[in-house]
Amino acid sequence: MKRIFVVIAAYNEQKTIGKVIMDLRKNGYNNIIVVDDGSKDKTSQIALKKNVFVLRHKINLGQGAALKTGIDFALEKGADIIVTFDADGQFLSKEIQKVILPIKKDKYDVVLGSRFLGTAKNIPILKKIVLKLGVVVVYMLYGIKVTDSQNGFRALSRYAAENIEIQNNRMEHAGEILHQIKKKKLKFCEVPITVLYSEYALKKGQSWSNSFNLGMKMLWKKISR
Ligand SMILES: Nc1nc2c(ncn2[C@@H]2O[C@H](COP(=O)(O)OP(=O)(O)OP(=O)(O)O)[C@@H](O)[C@H]2O)c(=O)[nH]1
Ligand SMILES: [Mg+2]
Repeated sequence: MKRIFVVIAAYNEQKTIGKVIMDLRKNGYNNIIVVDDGSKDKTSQIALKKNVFVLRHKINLGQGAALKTGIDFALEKGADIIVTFDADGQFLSKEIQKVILPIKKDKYDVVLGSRFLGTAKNIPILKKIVLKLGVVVVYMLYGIKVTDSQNGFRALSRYAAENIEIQNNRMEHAGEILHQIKKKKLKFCEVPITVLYSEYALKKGQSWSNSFNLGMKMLWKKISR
């Protein structure tokens, strides 16, 4: 039996973190690591009450840094498969099953969730355009072809988790992971997943302009090198 760990980077998610953890448990995932990324609300307290591993950054370092903290801890705990999952309730726990399946079968090192192969329910049009542009940027920068380059729902084999180095603390880590997949020749595939755009997630999540700026920043870094 493979030991599956779910790593959740959370920043000020007191409204959703409790339900996200409960849903994961309902679907049979009990090895849950919440990395509270210097939240100013009750994210940690709520997670602690749910009896999961809670790691805290004293100050906000960003999603990339939070994932690194969680992945390293999962490896220490002996994880065979690590799932990265958002704290804002946009993903469905029941879909973890299909995200981990290619690794369970020992066919792939990394599985990337794709909302564009699956469902991006109520996604704002500008966000959709910027995310599609992101796919092109990632292809130009790293030569890796995916349909959704900014998706936080993934699964990593132990081997992949040991070999992917996340150095960028903030949102650039998603592109960085893709770069590492290419560089280290990790076997990867995409699977369709659902991303729900609730009013809450839209208000709190990345604005299209944030995502656009991120893409431009990545391109600029490459050009100006
Ligand atoms: N924004 C943000 N999120 C963080 C940070 N650290 C951890 N997170 C968590 O990372 C996850 C993704 O963040 P979002 O801002 O929703 O980004 P996203 O899901 O890529 O973008 P959307 O599609 O707009 O929701 C959430 O579970 C956050 O709680 C941080 O410093 N900033
Ligand atoms: Mg989100």
